[in-house]
Amino acid sequence: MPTALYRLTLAGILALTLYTGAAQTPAITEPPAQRDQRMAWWREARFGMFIHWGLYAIPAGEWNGATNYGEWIRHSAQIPLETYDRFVHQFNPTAFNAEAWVQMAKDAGMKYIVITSKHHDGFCLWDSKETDFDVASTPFRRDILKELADACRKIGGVKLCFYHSIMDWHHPDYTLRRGWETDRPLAGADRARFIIYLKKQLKELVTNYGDIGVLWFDGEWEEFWTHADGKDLYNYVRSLKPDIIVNNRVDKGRGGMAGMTSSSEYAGDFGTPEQEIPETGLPGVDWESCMTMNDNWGYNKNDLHFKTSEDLLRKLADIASKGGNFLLNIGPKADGTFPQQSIDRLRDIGAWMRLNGESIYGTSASPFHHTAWGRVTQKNLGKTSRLYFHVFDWPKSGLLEVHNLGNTVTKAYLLAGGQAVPFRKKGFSLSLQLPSAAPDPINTVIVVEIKGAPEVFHTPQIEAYHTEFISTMEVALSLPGGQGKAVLRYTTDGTAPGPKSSVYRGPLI
Ligand code: FHN
Repeated sequence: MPTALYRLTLAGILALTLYTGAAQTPAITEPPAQRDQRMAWWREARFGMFIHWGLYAIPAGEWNGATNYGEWIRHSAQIPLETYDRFVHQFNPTAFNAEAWVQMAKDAGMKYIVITSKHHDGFCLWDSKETDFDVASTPFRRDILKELADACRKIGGVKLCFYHSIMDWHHPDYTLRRGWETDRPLAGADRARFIIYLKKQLKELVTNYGDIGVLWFDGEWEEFWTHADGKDLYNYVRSLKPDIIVNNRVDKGRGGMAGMTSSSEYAGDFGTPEQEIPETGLPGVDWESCMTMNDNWGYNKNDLHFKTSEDLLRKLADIASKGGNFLLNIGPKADGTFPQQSIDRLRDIGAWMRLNGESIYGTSASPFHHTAWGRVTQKNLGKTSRLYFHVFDWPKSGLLEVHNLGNTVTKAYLLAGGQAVPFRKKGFSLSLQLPSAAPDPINTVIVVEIKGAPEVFHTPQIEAYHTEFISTMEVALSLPGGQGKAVLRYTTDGTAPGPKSSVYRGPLI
């Protein structure tokens, strides 16, 4: 029997519209419009500064000759509590200048700061009424979080947020001990009392330091913490400050370092991928990738493995092109200054953001599934939209081509400087005539203004289980990224499909 190979001709006639997936439903019910209003500043911000600072900056990653520690040093180097507590008497960051920190964040284009009010070691960077294991007990004495709050208010444009660890290696009522800890008996430990302590401290943080934007919880993964605790704590902090935003590490729904919430029954307003960027965006889902500049969150004087400014800038564009926020970390030194390598990178990023910030702030995910030359972000302006083409790889031909774009293009220009970019639109294909050399070799942004919301057409994929068949074969059609409201039409006689061709309703023989 001769084998016959039938050629299936398909053209996806498809108007892909962005749909809103299930937002991460908080523990408490909230009308979508109210949630959108609460999340608005954070979605607009897109870019923030993470700060991991505390007693661990004193050993600076070094202990008993080993040099690869970070903020986990008490655990990783198995430092007994009374030894670690001695750092309290050494903490004296006399070079700390809150206004300089806030100004550096602002100059880098960052719209919020998330600083460790308390990391896993339990040390508090503010003057807490609930414990003496805090900055008031150090030679420095000053309330660091208060000075940062005052600086944010004075400088403006940067919201103060707190990272707060649920896991606590210091408080006796945290009813878990590190396996190696033999010097800290559990006798008398009272779990309920710890949760009261946790809530009292959070009340101090949320009510005494001004307009706090986000509570960034962490350390939720140990069995000490339960889903019921997570929902309760989410509701508690929202009751203290209804417009506060809370990450998904308040509860137990985070899926590991990929960071997304596994199901809407878990509390938390945004997903928290850590040291990674999701493969694609997730329409309608709020998420933020947090990353270190080198390999440590806390200061490690020997860790010189810093990401380049180019890498960080392209990560910023990649994350924004998938609809996420970028939380980039600084690990300040024990004297209160930022490492010079971090200052240098903040300066480079700020220079780019001053010219191109519009292509990041308030943008949403690319309407294209993949653009080999770079990334795309978009902004809907009502009757028109702006597509921001972040060009990493400048075409040698000087011609940048984009296919499958259904919209009328009204204008194209370089975002930095506004120089017009000649273009030609033929059918769904757009050709941009670029300058011979990339104005910014790291990421040159071209603005393409279009009528209406983006309409991007995708060629469906034909999935067949065999490449050869005798009499019949089943074939399925699919669209990259899902079919949504798409209508697929096809022909099987080799002619080009058109608006009157058969509508695809499922696998066909
Ligand atoms: O254990 C922490 C770690 O020290 C750091 O704070 C990161 C930053 O998100 N979070 C945890 C590790 O996933």
